[in-house]
Amino acid sequence: MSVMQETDLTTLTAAIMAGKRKDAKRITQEALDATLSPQAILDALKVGMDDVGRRFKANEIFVPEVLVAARAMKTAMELLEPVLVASGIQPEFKVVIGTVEGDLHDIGKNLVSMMLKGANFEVIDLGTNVGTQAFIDAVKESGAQLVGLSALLTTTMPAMKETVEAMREQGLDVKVMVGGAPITDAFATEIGADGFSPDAASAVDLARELVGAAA
Ligand code: B1M
Repeated sequence: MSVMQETDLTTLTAAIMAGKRKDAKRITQEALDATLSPQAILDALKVGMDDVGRRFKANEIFVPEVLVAARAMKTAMELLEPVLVASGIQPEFKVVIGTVEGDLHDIGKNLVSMMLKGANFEVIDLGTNVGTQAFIDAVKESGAQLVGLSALLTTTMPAMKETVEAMREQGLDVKVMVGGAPITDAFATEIGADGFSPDAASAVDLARELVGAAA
């Protein structure tokens, strides 16, 4: 059997795009065994997730396909992460994310989290029903550059506003992005958020833009 080359990593990208978890795991292990560069392996995974994001945005695929792709990405990352850490390649940006106080919806927020992880952000996911102070504490503890707030209920939109206002009052040096079914661009502007995105793929583009990361 021939030793794996970096050019063979297109098969890893394809496995992510197709959401093939076992293939993604096997190819990642083969690439590590062949001592391919961890950065090249990570790049191949990211290209796959970027394509998934693009097709999701274009309504060519839907939530279930994104979830299986994200699961394949997660499986590959479990093998790759220790090698990345050992070689000093770590996510450049951190994001604190959560669903605001009073709101228990997390399917969309989880999707955003997974896509951000796929784009090599370190994600500190606080879960649901997250109070303002918990967001503030997490930003201070982690030094995150970005906060993502999700809300699915019209009744919890005021909690999103309060959280943004409190972070501004405390002078936290952090960008804030918001999303969720009832949220609009106009609402984001009104409450002083730095950006709104309508779906998980756009959330990755917005996150990159807000932290000044190259796409
Ligand atoms: Co609820 N619920 N729910 N619910 N629920 C809605 C939101 C509702 C629209 C249904 C309806 O009446 N038609 C309605 C809200 C009405 C309103 O506010 N105007 C509603 C209600 C009323 C309620 C309860 C009050 C019902 C009750 O108990 N009487 C209750 C509230 C509980 C609470 O939160 N305190 C409740 C409970 C629940 C369940 C627990 C049963 C369950 C949640 C399970 C879970 O999340 N673990 C649930 C569900 C599943 C829904 C619907 C059916 C689906 C939501 C969903 O997951 N969509 C929803 C109706 C609907 O939307 N069709 C509904 C799929 C998901 C992928 O999309 O979350 O929009 P979404 O996320 C998208 C984008 O919005 C965006 O990206 C995601 C992916 O593209 N996005 C972000 C989301 N967050 C983002 C953050 C970003 C960027 C983008 O940056 C940070």
